[in-house]
Amino acid sequence: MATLLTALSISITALIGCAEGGTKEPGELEPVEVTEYEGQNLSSVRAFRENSIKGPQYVNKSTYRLMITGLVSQEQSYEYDEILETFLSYKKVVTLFCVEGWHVTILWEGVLVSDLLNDAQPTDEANTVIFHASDGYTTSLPLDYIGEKNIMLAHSMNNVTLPPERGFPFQLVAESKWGYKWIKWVTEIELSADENYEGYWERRGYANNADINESFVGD
Ligand SMILES: Nc1nc2c(c(=O)[nH]1)N[C@H]1C(S)=C(S)[C@@H](COP(=O)(O)O)O[C@H]1N2
Ligand SMILES: [Mo]
Repeated sequence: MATLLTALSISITALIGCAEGGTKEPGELEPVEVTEYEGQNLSSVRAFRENSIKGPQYVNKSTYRLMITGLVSQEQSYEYDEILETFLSYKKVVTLFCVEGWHVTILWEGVLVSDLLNDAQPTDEANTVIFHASDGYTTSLPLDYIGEKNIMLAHSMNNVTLPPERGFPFQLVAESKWGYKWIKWVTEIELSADENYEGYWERRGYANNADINESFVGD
């Protein structure tokens, strides 16, 4: 009896296995995240803490536009694909430090902000770059810093397109600055002559300079 049952259950398993195989949908390949780059260990895309002011933003790729505005000779508006096709992409491993005490080391890939500004031609008075995002968040950085440090607007991390929670379509890689300068879901880059402009967290007491080697407490 026991042998009969065993034999039965084996044949049922075989049948189920067969049915599963026959109805399988063609699989979609998931992009694979790199975990190491040129000898450096990378943090995972999932290692981040989500603490954005209004939670993750879900930006529609086809209606998305990146505007270059303010003190420029010619305002610009770019579509997502246009940016990836027109501008050269660069890769760099950079660590993001949040004032909350955590950090992540990621292989970023993106376009240079200065390349995006080229066609717009910032005027002579422009010395500050104000970034705006779809959740209403803003932050600013000196124009010289953007150029000298080759600051990039990332579209991918660890070889994977930024997921919505990580800032799709673009997150600023504000190298050597505290996390609150790393604006996600960037929609507008505004050229300004207001060196003292204060973004969302800067207005709430965080240092405008935001150098990671200095305290983030404002003066
Ligand atoms: N648009 C937007 N960008 C933002 C924020 C935000 O609330 N909104 N938070 C900032 C802060 S405080 C940090 S530490 C980093 C964190 O990036 P992550 O969410 O990809 O880890 O995003 C920055 N960029
Ligand atoms: Mo942060």
